[in-house]
Amino acid sequence: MNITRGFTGRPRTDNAGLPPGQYDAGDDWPVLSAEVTPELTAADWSFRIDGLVAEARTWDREAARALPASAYTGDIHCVTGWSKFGVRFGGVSLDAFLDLVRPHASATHAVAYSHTGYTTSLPLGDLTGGRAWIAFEYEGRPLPAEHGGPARLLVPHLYFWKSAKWIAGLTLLDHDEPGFWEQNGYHARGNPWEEQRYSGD
Ligand SMILES: Nc1nc2c(c(=O)[nH]1)N[C@H]1C(S)=C(S)[C@@H](COP(=O)(O)O)O[C@H]1N2
Ligand SMILES: [Mo]
Repeated sequence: MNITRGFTGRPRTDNAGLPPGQYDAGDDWPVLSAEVTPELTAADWSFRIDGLVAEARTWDREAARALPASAYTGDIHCVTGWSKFGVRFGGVSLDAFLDLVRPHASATHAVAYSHTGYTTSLPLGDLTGGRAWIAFEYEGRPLPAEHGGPARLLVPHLYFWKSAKWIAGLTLLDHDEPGFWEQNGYHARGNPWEEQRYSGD
């Protein structure tokens, strides 16, 4: 007898647990890049936070990795429709970086920018509270270059275009300044549970 299955009348092989309009990509991890994968070594990588902060700072790889390690295990959702369940990233919580630069009370948004020039904009509140990371590892191994290695931004509760690969920095602002996809019609916040795909959603 299968009592739990009778509860919804459907087996658990459907898209239960996925945001609306998403499908499970399974073991596939598509590469989606607007630019060519840069030749960026761990030694060349750096991460900076500036703008509306008490003290702008830049970390190299060693300084960033000296901050407390923090991992994410959960799902990721691309606006093109694929989601991945239960993936594991290792890195450092963005809270650890933000605590050191001390954002001004007037800071409400951030532009994340990559070493390649890619940009994406986010409400600052989506980058705090243990919900965003600088990720160096995927499933216990260095993040592959095509997926943003040596380091990418990881904001898994928003559509994945917000998770800038080859992350170079954040500039904190008192207004929303649309990034690459946001200028091309995508949503300012991008919450997959509310299907905030395009700017009118
Ligand atoms: N620098 C950079 N970061 C990026 C992108 C990009 O084109 N360039 N694409 C975004 C989009 S649309 C998605 S879905 C994810 C894809 O990450 P992946 O290639 O590791 O799957 O990266 C996001 N971050
Ligand atoms: Mo995407």
